[in-house]
Amino acid sequence: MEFIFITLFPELIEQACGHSIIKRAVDAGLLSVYCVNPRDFTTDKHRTVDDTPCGGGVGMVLKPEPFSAAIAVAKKRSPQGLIVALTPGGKTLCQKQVEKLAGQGQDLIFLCGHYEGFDERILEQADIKISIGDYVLTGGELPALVIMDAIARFIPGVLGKAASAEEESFSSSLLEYPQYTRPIDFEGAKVPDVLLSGNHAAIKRWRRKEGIRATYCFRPDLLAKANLEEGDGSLLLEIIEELKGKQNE
Ligand code: 4FL
Repeated sequence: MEFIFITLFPELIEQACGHSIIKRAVDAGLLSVYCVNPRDFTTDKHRTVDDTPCGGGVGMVLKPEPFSAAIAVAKKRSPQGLIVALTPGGKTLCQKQVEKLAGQGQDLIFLCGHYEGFDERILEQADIKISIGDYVLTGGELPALVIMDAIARFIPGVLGKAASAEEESFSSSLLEYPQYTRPIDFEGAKVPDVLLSGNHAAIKRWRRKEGIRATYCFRPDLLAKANLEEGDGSLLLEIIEELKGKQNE
């Protein structure tokens, strides 16, 4: 799978891909990263990529010609590539969408804007528009890297065997249970006894319960659409009783 970034700041992408798991995946040929810089397609002396907004107002708008030329190059390299525009006006990214894009295995062509917005005629060339959340950034590079990172985890071989099973965590729509490692006593804060008990059934139950507790306390919105199992209802009732007890302390 190839990720093509249409960006005025290719160094940002190259730097981000030069570490850890993504670097290893690139070196192993499991995925590839390619940048196209719209500035290389400008024809004026100052290599201008933006201009003032038609109709007036503050700020600048990214000119269509350099971006259109960059899209043409990206499309020539990957005719089947899906053009993804990063914009606060896009659909908010979620794990389901990540899994869908990963499953399609289609190359992705990320359209990254900077400072101000794209000319609408460039946005019209995008197959999909994605936002990574309701906030404004200085550019689309970080959102594009976020999407690539989330997809890369699903490409076979990118994660170790042990880690890939962990995929279930978000798919079940529950938050992770708390994890501990040694020391057993860290500055007076102890690892829960059950995790040291060797009782696998008890540990499994505790983890499920704590995953439900974390979700109930911090992301109740996730609980509504979680893949709950037999027995989860009584764990939740226990949690609610415990929380009531704490309130009355
Ligand atoms: C893109 C923010 C996607 C959130 C500025 C330029 C953005 C963004 N998701 N802000 N692009």
